[in-house]
Amino acid sequence: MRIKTLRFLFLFFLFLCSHLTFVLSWKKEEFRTCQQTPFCKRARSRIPGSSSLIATDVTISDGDLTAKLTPKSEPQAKPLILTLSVHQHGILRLKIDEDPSLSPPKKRFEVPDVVVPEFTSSKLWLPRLSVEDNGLASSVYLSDGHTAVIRHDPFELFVRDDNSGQRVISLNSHGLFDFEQLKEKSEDDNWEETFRSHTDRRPYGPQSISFDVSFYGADFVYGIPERATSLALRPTRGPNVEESEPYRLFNLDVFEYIHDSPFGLYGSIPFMVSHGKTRGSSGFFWLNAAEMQIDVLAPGWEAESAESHIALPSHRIDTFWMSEAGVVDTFFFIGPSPKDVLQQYTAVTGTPAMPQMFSIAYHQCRWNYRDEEDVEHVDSKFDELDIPYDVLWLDIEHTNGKRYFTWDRTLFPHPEEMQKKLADKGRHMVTIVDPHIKRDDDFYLHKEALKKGYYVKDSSGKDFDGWCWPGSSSYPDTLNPEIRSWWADKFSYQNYVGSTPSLYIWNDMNEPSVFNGPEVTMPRDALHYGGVEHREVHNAYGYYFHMATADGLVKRGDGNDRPFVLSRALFAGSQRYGAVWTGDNTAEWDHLRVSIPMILTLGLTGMSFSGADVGGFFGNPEPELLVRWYQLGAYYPFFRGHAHHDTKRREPWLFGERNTELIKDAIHVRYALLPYFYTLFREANTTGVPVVRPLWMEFPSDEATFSNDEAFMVGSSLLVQGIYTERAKHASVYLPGKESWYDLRTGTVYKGGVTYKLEVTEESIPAFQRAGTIVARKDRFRRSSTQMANDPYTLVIALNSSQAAEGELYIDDGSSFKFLQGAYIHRRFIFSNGKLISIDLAPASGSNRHYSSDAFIERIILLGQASGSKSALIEPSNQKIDIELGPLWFLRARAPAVVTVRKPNVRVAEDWTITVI
Ligand code: NBV
Repeated sequence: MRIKTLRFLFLFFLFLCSHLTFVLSWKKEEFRTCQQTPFCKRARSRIPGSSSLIATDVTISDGDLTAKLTPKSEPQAKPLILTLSVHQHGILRLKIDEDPSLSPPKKRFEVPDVVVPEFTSSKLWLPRLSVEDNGLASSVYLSDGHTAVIRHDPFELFVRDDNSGQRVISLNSHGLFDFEQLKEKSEDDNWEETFRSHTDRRPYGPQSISFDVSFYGADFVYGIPERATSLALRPTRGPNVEESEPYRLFNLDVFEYIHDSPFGLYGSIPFMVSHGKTRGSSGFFWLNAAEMQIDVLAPGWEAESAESHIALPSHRIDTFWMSEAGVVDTFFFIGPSPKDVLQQYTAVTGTPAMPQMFSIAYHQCRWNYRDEEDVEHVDSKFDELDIPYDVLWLDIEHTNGKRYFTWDRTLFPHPEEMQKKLADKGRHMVTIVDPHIKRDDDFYLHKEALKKGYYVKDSSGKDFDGWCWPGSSSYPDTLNPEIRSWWADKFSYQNYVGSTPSLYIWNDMNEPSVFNGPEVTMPRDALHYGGVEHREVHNAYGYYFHMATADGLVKRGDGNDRPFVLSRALFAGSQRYGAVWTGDNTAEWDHLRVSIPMILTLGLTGMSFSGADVGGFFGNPEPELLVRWYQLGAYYPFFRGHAHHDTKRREPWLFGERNTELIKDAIHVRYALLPYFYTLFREANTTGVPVVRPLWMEFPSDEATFSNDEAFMVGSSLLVQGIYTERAKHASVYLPGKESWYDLRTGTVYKGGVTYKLEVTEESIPAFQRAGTIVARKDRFRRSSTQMANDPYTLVIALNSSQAAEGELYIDDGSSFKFLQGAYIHRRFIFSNGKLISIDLAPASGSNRHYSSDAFIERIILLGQASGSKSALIEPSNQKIDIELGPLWFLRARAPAVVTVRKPNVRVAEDWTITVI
């Protein structure tokens, strides 16, 4: 046998062995604990106040506040340089790094390309410094009503609300700040670290950073995805807390993750949001892509170790942040509303991209649809049963030996034709493109990357060679803009042979996953562009890969087609490049339940477009679980059914007629609500406020909502409660607020501020429309969303106690970038005093505004309207039509009759008035 073949077989054997252990379930020992991670262990053992720093030379320079920080105990130590800048909307940025003029052995890594250029230019030029506390502190203006204060000795930074005099957020109030400066290696230093069979050379030695951050007036903290756990983050240390691991941020391919663990999964967003009844919300973001560990400390935690060195208000939550490398580049957001915090955070990292309409409809995926015949069969079954769907996905087996951008020509001999057949029905296809490139001398992509030196290097400077699906693989170094541009070009129609304009992309395994690497990823001492160590950029590797792929889809045509790329790994800013999903969940009720806090947390940290695999990736769901999953998934921002290749087939028609009908109903609900969802995606795109929201985002002073993560809001109008148990007959549902709620299916009205024990049937999960809102629907079901483009609308008006309601509708061409030039329709509907008016919210008509629509409104439903009214007057057409009772829905289930204005036939793009008389 040739040596190459032998080597292949050996490596394959190794892979099988390592994978066999995976197959049995999540192996905890595969992954490091904080105790096994020296920087984390060191940081966690620090005592409050132990490392007091003094701020000196506090001054204003170039419109920023600058200072030097020196440890009190070591006045001769090299000082750190602090820079504090203030930005519009009350955003404070604090940077702390080594002093470049003292020539540190290496420049520490600052993550580029995450902060958007608009933010950089929103800096306010600080004119002066104010002296506070008899010269013991300095302060600067932050916003009207807020001041940023630096206490000099010991060093502390806090934001003060000037009206109340109260603190909002602070750093180093507990004196836990520590910054390991780089130093030259001496002969006695042994910096190597070994975990299992892997040795990390750590040529630059210890360089970790840690500090405490406190949130005042906070009842709970949230954020720092990605992990499968509750929405409100439970304390990890302190009195009466069973000490657990800190929350870990380190992108990993965690096989068969469990449903309740602080362990970090595929993505990392180092952004935390606090919320409390009295003060509202604040936020803290640390732009750092190295491994991070975060403790949430229970009240009284500091008493366990030593006394705190300053008196702080007791109503607060303390947290402790530790990172292996990088710099301090942190952002403080003052809120005060949860939506304000999201606007502030997305002013720094960008708002979510506006998706194409098709991509927010239903996706059908499986690992794998076997061949063209299988694709055709699945596609035609949807038609036969009148179930709409928009996208059919192909997983890794569609390629020629896991060489991405290629096709297995035996199974998929006619990819263009296959895509065209789907496209003819307004449908799309997605194929998978992972970052591991097969090291095959005959593979064009590998040949090119090799020749150009485009791969990530190992610590010795050779191409990093790891083991993944194709066997021996290397990984493009997409940190480098030149390599990103090269990668993007691979998506051109000429380069990606067999691709057509209706094909979009899925990036999986981009943590990156390396089967034979430490913790199933790339070694930390691997090297990137500019001499950056992998440890410094690890959490952003997938982000750059996602970015390059999305850029490729924009570049491939005329540049006027919005990209759709689903990514598994994510980092702060990923929202600008596409959608993400929660990876390999399991077909269990607990995984259905945890999907909601996971998706809500992603939304709270800017990643509005996310979903979980409907049905659960591993295992075979009972039909009841599958149906419940579709009913809940219909409200996920990203709605896709997916399954592992070892599972039984589970397309919607495989569980008997009744279950097919139930799944079809669930999908129909999503399609009917597409206009509402699309409007919410646009809201996220302009403001950062997520599509699905925790209840407290809409009801910030209602404490009963603060830890509720079983129910959620879709926008500000709909509340959805999942059913997470088998054979449920009842559900306990809390409906917040003073106004009423209307059951989405039956129109039954419920008073707000009450917890109800509601009967549930298999037909649906509880969902309600909030009184005072107007929701736009499309009730004609077709094969795909694309075919619904010109369909008429139904407006569902849910009247509040003043018999009034309001809502918005955003419409554009659903696919191009023309909306950026104003080519869209944006209406506000207002109902009051028996009159419904439609107001134009789009900027004044101009030459750039090309989008128009002939679509009209075919039905107006009035929930909460006494049935006495007889007719409606339409203006300006001056037409009078009868008001009648009509069905609330056109779903299969019998719908109750509600007050309806049928066929007002006003155009959605125009101004009109409808008066109920
Ligand atoms: O590409 C195969 C799968 C994919 O179906 C899944 O969605 C990803 O999360 N992929 C992971 C790799 C293998 C997982 C066992």
